[in-house]
Amino acid sequence: MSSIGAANEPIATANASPSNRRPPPRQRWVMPGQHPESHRPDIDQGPNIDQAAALAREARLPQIVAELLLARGVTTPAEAFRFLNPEAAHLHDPGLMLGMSAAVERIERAIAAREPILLYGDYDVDGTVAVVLLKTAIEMLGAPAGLVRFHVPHRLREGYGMQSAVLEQAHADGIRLVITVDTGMRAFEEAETARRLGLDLIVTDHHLPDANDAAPAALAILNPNQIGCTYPEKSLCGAAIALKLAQALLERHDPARMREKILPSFLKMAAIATIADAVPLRGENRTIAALGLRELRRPIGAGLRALFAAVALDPASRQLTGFDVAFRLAPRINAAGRMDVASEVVELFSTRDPQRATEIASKLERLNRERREVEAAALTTIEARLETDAELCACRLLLIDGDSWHRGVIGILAARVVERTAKPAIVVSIEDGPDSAIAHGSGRSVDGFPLLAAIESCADLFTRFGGHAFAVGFALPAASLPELKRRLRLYAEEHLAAREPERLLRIHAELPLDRITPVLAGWLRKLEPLGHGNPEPVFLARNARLVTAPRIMKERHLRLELAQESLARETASGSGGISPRHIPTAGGAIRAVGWGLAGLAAELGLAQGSLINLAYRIRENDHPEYGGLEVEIAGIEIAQN
Ligand SMILES: [Mn+2]
Repeated sequence: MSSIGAANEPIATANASPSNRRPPPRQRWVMPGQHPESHRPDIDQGPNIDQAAALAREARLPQIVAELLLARGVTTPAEAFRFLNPEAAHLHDPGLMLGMSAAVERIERAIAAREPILLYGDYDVDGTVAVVLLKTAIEMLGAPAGLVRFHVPHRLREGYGMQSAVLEQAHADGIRLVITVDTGMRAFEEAETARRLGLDLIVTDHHLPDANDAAPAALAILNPNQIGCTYPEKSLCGAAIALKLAQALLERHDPARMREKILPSFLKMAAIATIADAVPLRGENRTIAALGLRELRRPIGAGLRALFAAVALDPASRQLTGFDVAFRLAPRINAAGRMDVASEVVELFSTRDPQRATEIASKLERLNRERREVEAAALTTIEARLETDAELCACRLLLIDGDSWHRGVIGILAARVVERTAKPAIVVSIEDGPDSAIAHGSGRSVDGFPLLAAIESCADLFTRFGGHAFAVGFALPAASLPELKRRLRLYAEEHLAAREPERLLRIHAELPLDRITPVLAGWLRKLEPLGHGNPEPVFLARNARLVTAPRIMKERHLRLELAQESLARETASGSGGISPRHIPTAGGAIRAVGWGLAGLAAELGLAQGSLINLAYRIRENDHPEYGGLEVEIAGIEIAQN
């Protein structure tokens, strides 16, 4: 099943670019139970409708909700209840994490002896929030102001990870204990430096150990992914691990106060980091995100309040969603590390001074605007090159380089190129180095093409590289760039030869339009917070009829009035040739909005009476006049009947 349609990333709608001449990549619909690499639904395992029916009956859920829960790995009524009703009791005991008691004991000793402590963080939301949580917890335990210091690396000058020079300076400044957050799992050399200097090191990190499962030499390591750790939740973000450590420290001190007062306020921050760091929102991550978002409704600290004001969000009037955090709050917090230094983020969330908080929040707002401008300017250059450079466009993997593109945005640029072309893309910025020019690259990939493997095949060219399967970063001498391009082209030709660039749209369940009701919308709200690992459901309605001609809004957007037609085709045996009878359903039409899809309507020749298959998401429009349930179009194809 395929058609051309809207990008499936919400960000693409938010930042829709002006239409250009290049046709959008083909959209392919992946049906529930179908493997994305398979083009034959018949050989895939379809959704288990019987199992969903049983779960629906036993857990008293609508069938469609049971189908969605099954797709999230929820199989029993008890699990379903837990998923739909997150509560603090679902949080795991921090003591289950390997290394916890050693870490707690050492930190308590440092507080008692007034030993200066250094928190070594990272420059993104996860890394800065982790610093805030641990700093707050240790100070609550009686550490006097100034005892807990922190270092958040400068993205451009230092890059990701620990640096021995920082440890040496810390030692000279009288630090005796270093605690990493969101980093350190592969800091073997730096751990040696710490040992040599006589610094005690506690590593708290969620990143995977290296291929040999080696661990740096540290006093304690908190990482559910390290060998021997049986902690049940393996995909916590860095800030959530800091939360578990804070929880363990404070529970020994005053368990009642911890549970009733402190934990709820810590969960707010941990929820923001959990959503921003794109860990799957299931299991304990879902508990953290759901409880934290709920807590954000209540009166909050100066920093969060200032940040909400800066982005015009009022959590008291409307329950915050995962979307609000991922697309409104997180980009502002990340802008600090992308465009400048992230240490002010720590100050924003630690200060009690509303005026200082407002100052920092407006600075983040300004940096985020700057980030957008820098990104837009580079994107215009990239778009122009994609329009005119035929040789580049013929490549299956795009490597686009430019002089001195801002390194804080090259990863975002690569993601934008993937959105527009449906090809794996690497954006490279060439800068003057101390001796010769250096090329810094950041890449993003498409389903089914692990970009890290492609990069690893060129490992000898890099001075530094790393990342996840679908997002990589690297640096190399600019002189080696032609060789990198040559090898990546060969690699892509070999590994992507059989693939046509296409955007996959995952359909999560079939839902005829006449089954969209306020009650169902209420159930679907219980799936919040949505995000990675718990995506907003995309439904498929077959045979929807346009009851009026399509309407174009602002020359770009599409609006349809649709009615569901039921098809009477329950013929016992294959009686080909009988045309199905169309039975118009009772009830009114539903409004469907397609952002940026005006061109699609023309291309498909949509007119009043057209019969279409519609991929859609359910929306609640709170407009006073047009309010009510409507659907947002994710894709359209002409129904074959
Ligand atoms: Mn992280």
